[in-house]
Amino acid sequence: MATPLEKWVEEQAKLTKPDEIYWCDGSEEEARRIVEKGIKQEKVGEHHIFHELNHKTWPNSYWHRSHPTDVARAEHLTYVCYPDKDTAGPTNNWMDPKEAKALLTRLSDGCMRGRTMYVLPYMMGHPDSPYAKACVQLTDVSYVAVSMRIMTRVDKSVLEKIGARDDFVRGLHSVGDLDPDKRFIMHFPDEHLVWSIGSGYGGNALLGKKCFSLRIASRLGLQEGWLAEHMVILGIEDPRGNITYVTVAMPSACGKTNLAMLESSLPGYKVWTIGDDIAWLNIGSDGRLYAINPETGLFGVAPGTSMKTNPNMLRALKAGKFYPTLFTNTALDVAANEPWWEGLNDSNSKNLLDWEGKPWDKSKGAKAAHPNSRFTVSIYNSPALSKEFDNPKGVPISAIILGGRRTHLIPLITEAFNWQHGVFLGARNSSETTAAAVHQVGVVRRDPMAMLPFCGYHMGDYFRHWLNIGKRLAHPPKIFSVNWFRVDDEGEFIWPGFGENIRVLKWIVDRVNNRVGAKETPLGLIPELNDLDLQGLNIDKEKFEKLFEIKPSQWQEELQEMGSFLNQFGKRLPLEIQQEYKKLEGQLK
Ligand code: OXD
Ligand code: MN
Repeated sequence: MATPLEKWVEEQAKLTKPDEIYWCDGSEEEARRIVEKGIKQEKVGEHHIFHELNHKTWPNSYWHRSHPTDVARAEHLTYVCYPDKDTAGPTNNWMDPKEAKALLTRLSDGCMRGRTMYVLPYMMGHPDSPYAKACVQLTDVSYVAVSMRIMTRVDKSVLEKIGARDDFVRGLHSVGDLDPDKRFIMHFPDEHLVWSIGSGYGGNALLGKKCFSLRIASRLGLQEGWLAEHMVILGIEDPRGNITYVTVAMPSACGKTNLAMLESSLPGYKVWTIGDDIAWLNIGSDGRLYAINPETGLFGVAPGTSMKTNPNMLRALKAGKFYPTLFTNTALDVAANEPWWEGLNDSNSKNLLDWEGKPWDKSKGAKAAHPNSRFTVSIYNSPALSKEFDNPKGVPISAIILGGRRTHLIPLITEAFNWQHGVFLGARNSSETTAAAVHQVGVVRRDPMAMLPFCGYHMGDYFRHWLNIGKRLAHPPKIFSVNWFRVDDEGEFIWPGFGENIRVLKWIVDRVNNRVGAKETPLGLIPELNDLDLQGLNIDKEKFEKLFEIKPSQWQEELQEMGSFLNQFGKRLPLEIQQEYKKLEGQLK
């Protein structure tokens, strides 16, 4: 008799009508075969899916160009589907599940004709972890199949794990005809199902990532008592050899990957990477919060990544240990047959193809690499990978750091007074938008816990869930807010950022270990001048004060915007958050 999985695959094949169905085993040999097919046969529009790069300088690397209309997450086409709209809340697009399925069924009828349906069994999380989830994605694109091998644990043993069970996570993906008008990324949290059509871009197509591990997992977390968060996980080793584990939430393209792989500028300090995008946080039997990274790969923004800004990333990209490494929508240096992007090096190569495959003409002012061009590389290629990465239990978290990109108002670092105040810092988090999603770049948007595009249910309930988790923790992490992006009167960044961010992490480590005091302000606790290690930096007392300046007159507009954002959650906004808002408003009068 057919298992629920076999039955499900058969039903999807009946609808999508692929020429063949191929069950992936996750091996390297298989990935090489799929890449080969993408080089020689399969196409996106007019060009082949993969182009082999110079393996002497960039081992096991391939260049991929997506369809030019398909280069970022499509938040306006992303829906969560519950029978009632209220469960989705005011910050999500909502569709009734029946209506959504009728629409998707119509669009998916025959969408895989002439193509192969890849069946990908994979785990999010280490297979021995009690927090891991068994999943299966179907896709008709080799680029997606190979990317999933990098980003998740694709392995045929997952099929045994699923066996006759019906509770595996399902993902159905097809690029369809890439028509933006027929593009939808639909989530059915009650059925653990993601159905995505019309896009091959990572965040829309690698369904284990944002779709399952954040949108659906956040809903599962609410039901099961844990948190699925848009967070980096890292270990900070101090000169005593002690490692303090922290998580950091930041909106897309604010430097999470750089932070996760930071090369410390302070002697004796070292950062160990566990994750650069997603953290699943569970309460351990000792009353501490434990984090696992459900992914195994890094899907980072290429422009700006260099030996100067993120040397560990460059080393990972050139390691070539785990097959393969992909570059998507970067430029191509034709003579060297190497990937290229703005900020990579000072090469004055005239011979570039831009991300659309056209000869690049610098004088026209356009970027050669798309601002959201990406690399996809195994985390096992990272020289700074934590030895705890594969620990099924995860790592105990001492601090949660929340951040955004704000050129004004928000101090370099503030510590919350307590868990409730920390949840408020998260709720009022905001950032200037970037190219990671399709929208206007550079406008301030509220982005609570950096989860605005990823929280799969009503955000008022999400804040309540955070408050409840805090009550259940005997030893809650301290919560901090950071902002590397504050500018001076000339519009120049005051803080040097990148490797120097270790100085802020050091203060956090000192705080959680009760080694230093702090100064109270209306926004929270900030460092005393002498407690933030500024040695060797060009930051005097005046600049330091600028990094922490709070001018009540400048905060009035911010308070108003924050208030109207929070008000949209109506009765579901927890009283505690309202109280924190009132307190802040009172103090900034
Ligand atoms: C990502 C994103 O790709 O947040 O991680 O957009
Ligand atoms: Mn992200």
